[in-house]
Amino acid sequence: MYKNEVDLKFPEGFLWGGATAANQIEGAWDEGGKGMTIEDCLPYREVGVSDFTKQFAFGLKDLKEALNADSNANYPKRRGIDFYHHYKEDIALFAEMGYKIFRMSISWARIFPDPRDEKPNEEGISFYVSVFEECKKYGIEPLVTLSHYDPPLVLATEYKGWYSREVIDLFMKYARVCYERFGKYVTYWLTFNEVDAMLRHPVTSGALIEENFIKWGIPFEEAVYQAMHHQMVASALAVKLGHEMMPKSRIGCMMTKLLFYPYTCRPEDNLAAQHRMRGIYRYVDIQVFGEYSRYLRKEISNKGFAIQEAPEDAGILKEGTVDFISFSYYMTSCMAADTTGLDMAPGNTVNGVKNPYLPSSEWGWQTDAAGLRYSLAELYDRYRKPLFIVENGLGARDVVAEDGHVHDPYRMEYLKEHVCAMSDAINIDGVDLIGYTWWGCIDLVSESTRQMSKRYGFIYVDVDDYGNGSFRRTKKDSFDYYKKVIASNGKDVHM
Ligand code: BGP
Repeated sequence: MYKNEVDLKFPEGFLWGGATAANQIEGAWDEGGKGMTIEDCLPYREVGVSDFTKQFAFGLKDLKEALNADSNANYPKRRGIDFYHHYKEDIALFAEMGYKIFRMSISWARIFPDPRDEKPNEEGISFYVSVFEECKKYGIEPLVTLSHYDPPLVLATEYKGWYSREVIDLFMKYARVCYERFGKYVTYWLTFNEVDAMLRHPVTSGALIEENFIKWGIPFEEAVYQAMHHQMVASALAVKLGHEMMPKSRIGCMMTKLLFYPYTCRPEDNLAAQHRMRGIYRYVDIQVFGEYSRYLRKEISNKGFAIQEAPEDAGILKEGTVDFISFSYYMTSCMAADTTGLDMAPGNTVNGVKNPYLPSSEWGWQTDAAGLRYSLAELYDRYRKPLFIVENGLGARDVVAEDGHVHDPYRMEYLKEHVCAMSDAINIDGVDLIGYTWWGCIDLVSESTRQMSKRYGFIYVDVDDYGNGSFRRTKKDSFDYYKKVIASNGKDVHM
């Protein structure tokens, strides 16, 4: 249990809010002229709470099934929480909580149903303009991710996903339209969500279907590193273009902030943890410093891979460095040189050695507020750039009580501890932290399990894993709690 060491205090103008992603909330997958995405094709599977690898397994048979109009498979991302039709009500609730900022993403396939199209889909543009207008009405600043696990399906069917260099140009056409049409509403932008995630789930981040690569005779792991390179170039180009087109914009990267402690004080365990942690930073290093680290170059050459880089790439990476670093933080685990006989713990699409000192969520994620403070200090010392926590939260199996409400002290407890840790990171460790957006501020479809029953929200949405329910929104107890935290600028965390 983390207890703050000094009085709670946050800077004036600290950006409190909530976070979501288009593919997890919007629904309306075939409305408004939207094209199909990879996420629309991922079926729900009953594989238990922690086996994300089975959920992300996606082959050509799955693709065929998803394209079959008579399929009985369950595709939760297609319905999301129907934000597409409820956005006014939802944003009003965020405003009631006092949000200063709302993190959302734009669905590329809503803007370009087929990324090869010359002209954007005006209906998709109007939808986002209405969302931004709604935010503006309440003085809520949008924080927009250009790509949050939502590649248009065409990238996989007509290209080789992000392995194809042409995808960079398609992405830049999309980014340009977003800046042109939404730039007057949006100051804070993120390029790619959890940019390192392509190495863990290549299909949802990179539109890379392994079976295809086997067919094409292209070594898959090497293809993933190649696709990562293209995404790095696209991210840098998008930062540069954003700065040119919107001089007041602030454009950040977004990483999965994982933390692995050495399991024991054996030097070998410490080395194993250090190695793992250097891996966590290897792509953000490029986005911040504008070049590959020697560590990543070694990793690639030690694997015997040869990444194709265009002569202009080095310059592009140098010119497109980010203004701030944003990240998700949920859990931590440990590393050991030898894991024989040790219990493992699942986490945010990773597994690590279980830490005996930490409690776990119902999904086995080990919650660790002290680890957030540690991470903030570590990130700030490494990069010396403003930090923004754009995802943090607790997925739980909420129960609607007889009075019709969800009583969720566990969520308030989690929030409280993390607020205390942030305050100490700011006031003791000297970290420049500019904002905090709670992940899944309204219940949404889980990324790793595609469940609705893994709920993060302060707002309950009445829909289950199979799409049954009224989609009605109700406030949980944590709704008023977060409202109080925000109203006091983080000073009042009493439950
Ligand atoms: C992050 C993703 C989110 C999200 C969150 C929680 O990795 O950026 O999209 O869903 O994790 O994970 P999950 O939904 O698997 O519980």
